[in-house]
Amino acid sequence: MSFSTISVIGLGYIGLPTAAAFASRQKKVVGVDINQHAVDTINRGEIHIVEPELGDVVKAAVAQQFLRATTTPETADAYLIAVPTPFKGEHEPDMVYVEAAAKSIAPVLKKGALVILESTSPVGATEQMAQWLADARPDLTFPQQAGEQADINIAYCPERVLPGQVMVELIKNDRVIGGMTPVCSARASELYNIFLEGECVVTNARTAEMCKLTENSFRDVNIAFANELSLICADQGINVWELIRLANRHPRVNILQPGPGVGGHCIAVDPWFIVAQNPEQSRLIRTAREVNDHKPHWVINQVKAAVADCLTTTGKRANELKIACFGLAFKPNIDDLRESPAMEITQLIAQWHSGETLAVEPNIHQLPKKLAGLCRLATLDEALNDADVLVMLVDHNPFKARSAERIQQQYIVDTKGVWR
Ligand code: SAJ
Repeated sequence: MSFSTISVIGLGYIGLPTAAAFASRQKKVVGVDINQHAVDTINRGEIHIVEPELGDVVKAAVAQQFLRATTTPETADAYLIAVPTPFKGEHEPDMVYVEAAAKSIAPVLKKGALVILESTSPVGATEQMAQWLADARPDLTFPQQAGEQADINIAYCPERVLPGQVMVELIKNDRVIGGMTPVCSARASELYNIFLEGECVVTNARTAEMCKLTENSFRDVNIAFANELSLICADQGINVWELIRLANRHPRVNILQPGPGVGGHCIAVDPWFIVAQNPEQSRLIRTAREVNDHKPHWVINQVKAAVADCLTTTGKRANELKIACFGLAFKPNIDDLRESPAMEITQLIAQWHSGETLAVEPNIHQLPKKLAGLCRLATLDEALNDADVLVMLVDHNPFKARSAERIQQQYIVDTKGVWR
């Protein structure tokens, strides 16, 4: 059976672009979200998140009546669940949103429907979701009970798009398809092939769950390696950026870049899902998380040392000294400040420093609540003219465009090697 109506549960950074991609291929898409503001915004043809190209696709899809949002699930041929999976307690995955989403679609499920979980999840989550659905609908059969003959097909198909390039990567990237049975995988592949230009690579649900966690853990471990090198190099008086550039000339070495720490909602979270399930075996993955989480505190100590040197050399009092922090976002050239190590560092500096702290973030017009009253949003020129100590936190393009030779200040803590 082909898919004439598709329902996407959760209209955030992944769900909305996915809903828009199906709608742009002239499928009837019903997006469901508990956030009334998001629903109203989308129904006006607008978007409530920042992502290049998404606004235009949503606007067109809503105008042509292929995309509609609601707070109440409706009957559909396929459901995609793309709700958050944060962690709770000691970094254990919190599945409450997936549970709520599954329970919300259960009453409207009809025989022949396909249910896909896209949210980053611990191994076994898809089987758990299938059980929640089966408990709620004893009148239907599910893959764990009836295998290929089941009334409902279920698969785990993780997203792997890069924020800032979602509309391109959603279509171009290969997709891992983890069906609970081969028929479930075949139907999920058929669904994604509506918009996918990349390949559907078929496996089972548990492998697909682990694959998503593995991809982000791989990146976290590799960034931790770079961050650890940056600490060693600082101690040895070696320029870590030059070192990495040289080492990467080896044909089998490809070291990532150190920074102020690891931010965002994925790489700093997902490795903990592996650690929570296999604490004994995941020693490297846990240590990588700890190395990356420690980096902002190391940066603060570097700033304190630079300030101490500056005070001694200039004879100024601490409250006369200006510190400028460059960048607040969690990575370059975006305006997303959530889970950002640059934000954390700027806040800690401003709380500690008795003089003025300037924050330079070309991608925002107003400081977030956390920093309001603590520091002042300044332009790049203002900060470069006025500040005594510079703290480079995010390698935004306008910062990189400013040549290092024109930077007058002697006291620079450069976590991204921009003005080294
Ligand atoms: N970072 C470094 N050094 C580097 C690369 C990144 O310090 O060399 C830092 C960034 O500054 C940022 C953090 O890591 O603070 C994460 O940024 P990112 O660009 O590596 O990744 P995200 O979080 O934007 O998106 C990741 C992607 N995963 C991988 O590349 C394996 C994306 O493909 C996933 O879909 C996304 O997580 C997700 O949703 O899971």
